[in-house]
Amino acid sequence: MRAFVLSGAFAGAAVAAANGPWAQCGGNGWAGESTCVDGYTCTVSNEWYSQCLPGSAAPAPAPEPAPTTTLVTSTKAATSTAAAPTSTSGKGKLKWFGINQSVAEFGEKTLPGVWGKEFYFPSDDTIATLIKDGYNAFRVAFLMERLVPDKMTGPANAAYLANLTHTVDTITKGGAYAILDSHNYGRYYGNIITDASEFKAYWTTLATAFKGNDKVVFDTNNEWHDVDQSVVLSLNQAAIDAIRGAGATSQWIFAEGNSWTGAWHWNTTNDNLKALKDPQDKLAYEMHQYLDSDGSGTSADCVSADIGVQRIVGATEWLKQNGKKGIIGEFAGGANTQCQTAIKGMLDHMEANSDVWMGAVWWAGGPWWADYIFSFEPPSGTAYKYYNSMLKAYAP
Ligand SMILES: *[C@@H]1O[C@H](CO)[C@@H](O)[C@H](O)[C@H]1NC(C)=O
Ligand SMILES: *[C@@H]1O[C@H](CO)[C@@H](O)[C@H](O)[C@H]1NC(C)=O
Ligand SMILES: CC(=O)N[C@H]1CO[C@H](CO)[C@@H](O)[C@@H]1O
Repeated sequence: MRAFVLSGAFAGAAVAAANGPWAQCGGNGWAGESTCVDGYTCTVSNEWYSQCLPGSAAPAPAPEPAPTTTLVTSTKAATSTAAAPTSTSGKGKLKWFGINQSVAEFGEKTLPGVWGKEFYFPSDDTIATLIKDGYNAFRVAFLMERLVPDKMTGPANAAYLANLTHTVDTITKGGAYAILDSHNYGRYYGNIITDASEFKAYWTTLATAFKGNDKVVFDTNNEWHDVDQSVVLSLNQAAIDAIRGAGATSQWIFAEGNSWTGAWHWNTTNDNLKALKDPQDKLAYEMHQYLDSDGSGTSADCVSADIGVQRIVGATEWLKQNGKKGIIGEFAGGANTQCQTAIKGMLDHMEANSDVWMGAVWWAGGPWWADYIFSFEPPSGTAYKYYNSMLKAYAP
């Protein structure tokens, strides 16, 4: 039986060979080959996932050569229509700077959906390319219903968790941060989540799987909207309590707010969230900000050349007044000079206020974005081509 299964799994291959670089080699329910090719060692990530990593402890990839030289001379900068930034003096001001990775949450109308049809996972090559470009933060979107399918208090789906863990490990072994984004808008199977103890159970499951990885960041939920403001507060607190209670004490937590977590109205809409308490004091408020007229990120046009700063100054003040930290977890603009100026203005403002702003993450990369106006998928995504030379100057 075992031989039959193996010959099926390796149909077409001459031998049932050891796993190649980065392949899965173990984890609960894993029936495949457990050895790795020469130079790689099967290394446990968590109980669901072991992976073939270089040597016995995977080193981070070699650092990129001096960024100023790259910016001025790279052919990417030359082919891009975006002007190279004039200085990189901001280097290191932001702790996190990177790209959302969006595809595992696709097909949300079809649950659980089929891998390769409704949803997929980010590309390892893309992550490697973007890390080489200097980015150090990847917000990985996925769905709660796929990770914990039956009820929020139930166990994780091993296959989806293994695939998510693979993406997370690819990011963090490369030296970058993986922001775990339950892309659910405060809903589970379309129903607004209200029960803090159920939400806490979900978070205990998720945090337990990743508590051993310091470079994971826990993002409470993507873009709450039309949820009672007191529920947004209590569920965020439940997530924080669950994460710390699970033993994940070293990681950062990003709390999102109501009304799609917009920075432009944060100081009025989400003022009550200043009451959140994290015993580890590693909490940042994750806001999103798009620069089109309705702030939805559906148009390639930006309202004005200084709309970026205009839309976040109120949040900057709020963070300062309340002694809090913030991150822009989604931002984007079209490939045009007005948006480019507006985005540069916003990021420069964040660097100038890096006592409260800790980072920013572009929306979005992912292998299924095709010709999307904001696609940051190398090598040919619209925004990657236009914005990479400018954005990477903000990477730490
Ligand atoms: C996980 O990824 C593998 C390919 O690596 C795929 O065959 C499988 O269907 C995926 N499962 C889920 C639930 O994502
Ligand atoms: C909120 O921020 C805006 C700027 O975006 C500012 O005009 C307004 O006075 C602030 N409101 C409060 C309550 O701080
Ligand atoms: C695919 C996806 O989740 N897109 C979201 C990106 O962010 C905007 C605005 O914050 C949301 O409205 C989209 O749904």
